[in-house]
Amino acid sequence: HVENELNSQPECWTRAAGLAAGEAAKLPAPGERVAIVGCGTSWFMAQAFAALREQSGQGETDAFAASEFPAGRPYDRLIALSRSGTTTEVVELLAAVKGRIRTTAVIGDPNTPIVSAADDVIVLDFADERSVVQTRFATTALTLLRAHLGLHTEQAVADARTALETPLPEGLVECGQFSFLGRGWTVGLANEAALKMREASLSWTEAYPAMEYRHGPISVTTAGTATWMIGTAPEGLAEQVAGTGALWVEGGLDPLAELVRAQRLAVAVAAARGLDPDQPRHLTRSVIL
Ligand code: F1P
Repeated sequence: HVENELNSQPECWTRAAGLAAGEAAKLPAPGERVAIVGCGTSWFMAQAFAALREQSGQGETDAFAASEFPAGRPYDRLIALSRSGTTTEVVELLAAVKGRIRTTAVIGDPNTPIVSAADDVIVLDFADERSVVQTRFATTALTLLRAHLGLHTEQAVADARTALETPLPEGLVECGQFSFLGRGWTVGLANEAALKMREASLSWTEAYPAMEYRHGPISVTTAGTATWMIGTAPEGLAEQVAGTGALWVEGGLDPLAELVRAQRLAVAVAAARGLDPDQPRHLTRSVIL
């Protein structure tokens, strides 16, 4: 499933961007103090949104893993991302803040417990998925939120098509270890790229804010490892990493389209290692306690 689902991202993103105006009343207005939560992939998309909203000057925005939400902290709105709508930490958090913080759930399946737990619900059923490993639901939800901030998404759609059509850089699939780097909103995307590699291909992967990579992680970088910058690298970093013998990857596409390339890498590495990317070890489609 995952390969078909990741291939449909350009169409899903276009549809989500078209929904933004109609769903605006369920999403924060400029100036609101916002928390955004999720688990796994959904948490990483939350990180990306929080950085994007702050960067666009629309108000204080904090991202949390749903299990780590600081109880009692005042927010005007809490956005919960959950493809399944059943993830325990998310459903319990919405119930805990009910009546105190206005909540919006962005979900893939409308017939789930989260619907009664949240004040407002946005259903992206056209981007729901059958696979355990999330690809298009997460990026489609982020595209809706990007469009809500007034950011253009057409280039991302065009770049996602390029990402799906262009061969992966030579030598990448053969690497034994992968590090993804980001800056600002792309730190969340780097985290998500690393999670895809873990889930779909059982690879050893890490993710860091780009400048942090120089503060220790670079010590284990060597030939046979790949370091992939999602977005624009800080000056000098590419040369420093290349000096270790590692493969340096930095595409010029929209960062969300770079994530699509990383999803493709996860599937390609799984295939090269004889693994089924639809059967991640010890993981279920929705984690319920
Ligand atoms: C969250 C999540 C996914 C992960 C796997 C298990 O799901 O942790 O990120 O890839 O599918 O569930 P959800 O709350 O977004 O449904």
